[in-house]
Amino acid sequence: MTKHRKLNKWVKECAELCQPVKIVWCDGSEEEKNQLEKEAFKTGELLQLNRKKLPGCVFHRTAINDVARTEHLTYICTKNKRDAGPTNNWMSPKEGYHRAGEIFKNSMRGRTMYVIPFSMGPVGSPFSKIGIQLTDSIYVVLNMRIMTRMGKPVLDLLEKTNGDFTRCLHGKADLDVNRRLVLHFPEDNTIWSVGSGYGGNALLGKKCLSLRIGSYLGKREGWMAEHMLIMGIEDPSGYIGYIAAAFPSACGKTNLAMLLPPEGLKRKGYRIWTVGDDIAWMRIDTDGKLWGINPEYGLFGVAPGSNSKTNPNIMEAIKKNTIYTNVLFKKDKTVWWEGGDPAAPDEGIDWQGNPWKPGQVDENREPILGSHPNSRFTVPILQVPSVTNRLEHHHGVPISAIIFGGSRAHLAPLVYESFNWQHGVFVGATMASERTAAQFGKLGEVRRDPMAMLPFCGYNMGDYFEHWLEMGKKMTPPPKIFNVNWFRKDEKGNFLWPGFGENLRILEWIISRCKGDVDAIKTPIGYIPHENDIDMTGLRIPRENITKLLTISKKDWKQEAESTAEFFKRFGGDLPQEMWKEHRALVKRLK
Ligand code: GTP
Ligand code: SPV
Ligand code: MN
Repeated sequence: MTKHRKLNKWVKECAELCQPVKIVWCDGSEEEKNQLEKEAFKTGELLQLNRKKLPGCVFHRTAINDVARTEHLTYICTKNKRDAGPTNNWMSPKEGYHRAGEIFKNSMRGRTMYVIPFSMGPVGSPFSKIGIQLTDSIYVVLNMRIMTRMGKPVLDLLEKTNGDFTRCLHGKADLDVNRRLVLHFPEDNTIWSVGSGYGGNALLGKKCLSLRIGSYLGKREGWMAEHMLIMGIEDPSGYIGYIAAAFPSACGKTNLAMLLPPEGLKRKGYRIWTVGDDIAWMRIDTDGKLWGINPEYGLFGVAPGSNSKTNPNIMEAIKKNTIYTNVLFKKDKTVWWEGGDPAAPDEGIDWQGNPWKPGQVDENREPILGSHPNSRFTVPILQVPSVTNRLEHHHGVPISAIIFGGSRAHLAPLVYESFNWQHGVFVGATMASERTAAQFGKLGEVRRDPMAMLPFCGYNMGDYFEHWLEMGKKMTPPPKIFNVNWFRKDEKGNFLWPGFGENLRILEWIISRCKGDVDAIKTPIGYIPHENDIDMTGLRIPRENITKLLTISKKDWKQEAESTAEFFKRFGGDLPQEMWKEHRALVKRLK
């Protein structure tokens, strides 16, 4: 119970619909956490990991059909279909409440409903938003406890201000993919998600509130909610420049946000400060500049590929108080994943719960994986050694550059800079990337993913591009906009660029450009570096790789322009004319 009348009324309504045996108001305390874990160990929902080697860590397997976001079951429910736009699934609010309501009905019989008050952003900051999530999943409560600022202080604030909050109703129901819906009602500040217990489908503060509802509020209130990491780059003089970077799901945000400077650059004195790894909320401050916060309080990061070479900071962070989801469970009650360290164990229990040995293949002679490719860890951001000391700053950090990027085996060069803000918005709007395991669908297929927000924009993306253009006009000056691609491959299919920590070499160039320290080569798609302006100290890769990485094929880019025109046409009259103007200018430069 709470003094907040509207909140009480809503919780009561939801309980009448779902019929839980019990309602528990979460306070976020340590005792509460221990109690919940104890309960989940009893039912097998969680397994306790090795208390010596992984203190405070637990393990969870989600249902086999529930291991990634399900974009085809994710909807924006607005009165007018036009407001969801051509890239979102749409349902009327009436139909949405009805269809999900049928699945929610009585779905918590015999279960407890937890009430989770949470704040996205520091509690009480003008940037922040409060949500209340109702859920019947202990796993979700424990994840929300890490991913957000959660519990009593948030409820106290809500009561004191009698403020508004995002109503987030979540239920596992029967975890049946045919009875699963992730619905957003931006006009009601409400989210209903039923039938999934996985990540972005179930931790409603993350993609649902911070991005889909957040972007809608951002448009209305004049700020931006983006699928971006934020990091500080401290240069040898001690100056920290902050960048925000949007890469599609599983394309390297977590890794970039906490990279360890490679030997050659470390000697210069660079240090990296992690502000956020997935979501940025940004607004224009009184100085006319763009400032950003990370609304989250933890990381829900991709496990496979993480090891002490690629990401030493994360390996340090996830040694304690971490929830592991869908990784390989080892005999000594520790965990492993493909591309992890050390090498594969002799045996274990795989993510599906079956006995596993390395080298086994399935009926199609494909290797049987120990961990799911989208297996993840949930860890408090305060455990990341490189975490910024400005996490609680209510104003956030000033953003000097915005970076877009994707995973493209061909076409996109290692880095290029847009000519100006409007051209930068065009670069973001025409982003594309190869599909990863973070969402259901065919792996590797190139798909358009404007600003890495395709699955996360809570309104018509035509209006979203317009909002970007408007924001640019209000800033004095707006940050420079760049595009990067760490994933370009040679004819044999090998990565041309080593990536990870070495990416700092490119960030160094980006910062130099922002300061006006280096000039660049003008190409039809934007400015690219002079090869000699990228510091290659200590990096041994063939010189020709750099040349290949910076190659811009006019033929390929003409083809790309045709494909972006097709994409733009889907928006009809909702696409800002400026985007077509930029498109025509690009085609002309490519002649
Ligand atoms: P979401 O949490 O889904 O939004 O993803 P993310 O953008 O944070 O992706 P993440 O950093 O977790 O990286 C996903 C995968 O890409 C991991 O398997 C990484 O090992 C791999 N990866 C990250 N950075 C690089 C890079 O610079 N080069 C290469 N080749 N792979 C990378
Ligand atoms: C993403 O898919 O972009 C993620 C993981 O960050 S999830 O929270 O599951 O959406
Ligand atoms: Mn993400």
